[in-house]
Amino acid sequence: MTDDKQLILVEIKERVALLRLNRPEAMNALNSALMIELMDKLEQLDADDSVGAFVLTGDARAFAAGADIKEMAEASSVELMLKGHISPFDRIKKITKPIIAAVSGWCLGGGNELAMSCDMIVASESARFGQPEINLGVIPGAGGTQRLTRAVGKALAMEMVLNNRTLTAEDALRRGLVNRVVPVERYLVEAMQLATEIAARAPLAVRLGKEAVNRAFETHLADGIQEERQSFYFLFASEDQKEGMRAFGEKRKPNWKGK
Ligand code: CO8
Repeated sequence: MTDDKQLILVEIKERVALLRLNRPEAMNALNSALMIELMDKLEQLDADDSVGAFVLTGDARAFAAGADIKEMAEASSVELMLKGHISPFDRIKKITKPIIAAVSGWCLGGGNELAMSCDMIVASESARFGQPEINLGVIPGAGGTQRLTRAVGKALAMEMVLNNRTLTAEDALRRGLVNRVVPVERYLVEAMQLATEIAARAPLAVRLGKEAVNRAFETHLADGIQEERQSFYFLFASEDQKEGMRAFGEKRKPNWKGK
C-alpha cells in the first residue's frame, strides 16, 4: 500500500504561498520525504510569477520538533550522507523569494535550523526554540551551530548546543532570533500580513535585497558591500526603478512590473 498523504499543504492568497508542514501526529518531525516535498514545492512556486513571498508554518503545538529521530536512529554515516536527510537544506538557500517562518510551539533541532534558514521569523508567545541534539549524543547537522551563533551570539549558542538551553519567544526576540512575538491566535495572520506587504513591493528589489542581506552572513564586509553596489547599479536597468522614482515625483503609487 502506498502512503499518498501530502506532507506539505499549500494555499495561495494574494501573491503569498502558505506552506504547512503536515505531520501533526509526529510534532511535524522532518523526515526525508517531507523535506524533499517541501523543497520541491518551494522551487516550483519560486518559479511562479503569481507568487511574491512564502509563509512556512507547522501548527500551534509545533513548528517542527526536529529531524525525524525514528527515521535517523539506525542510519549509517554513509546513508545519512547519500540519502535525503540533510541535503534538502541546501536547496532552501537558493529560493529567491522571501520566506517567513510562522512559528508556534516547539521549534527544535532541525526545526529550528529550518526556521533559521528562512528570512524572517514571526513567533507566537508559545514558541520554544532549542537545539536538543546533545540529548541524543549528536550536534546540529543542518547549519544550527553556524546560523544560531550568528543570530544570538557565541555565549548563548554554546549553552543551547552544549546544554540544551531552550529559548522562550521573548528570549528569542530579545536576542534577535525572531522578528516579532504575537499572541498565539495572531502568529499566522501576522506572518501572512507581513508576507503580503512584501509580496506587493518591487519584485526585483525584494529579490536582490534578500540576497544582499543573506550575503552579510557569508562574506567579508568589503565583498558584501561590493556585491550590494553591483545590485544597486543593476536595479537602475529595471523598469521598476524608473517607475518607482517617477511615481515619487508624481505623488502617486508605483505600479510594479517586476521588470
Ligand atoms: N522525531 C520523531 N518523532 C517525534 C519527534 C522527532 N523529532 N518529536 C516528537 N515526535 C513524536 C513522538 O515520538 C510522539 O510520537 P508517538 O505518539 O508515536 O509516541 C509524538 O511525536 C508526540 O510527541 P511527544 O509525545 O513526545 O509530545 P510531548 O508534548 O510529550 O513532547 C517534545 C514534545 C518536547 C517536542 C518531544 O516530543 C521531544 O523532545 N521531541 C524530540 C525533540 C528533539 O530531540 N529534536 C531534535 C531531533 S535531532 C535533529 O533535529 C538533528 C537535525 C539534523 C539535520 C536535520 C535533518 C532534517
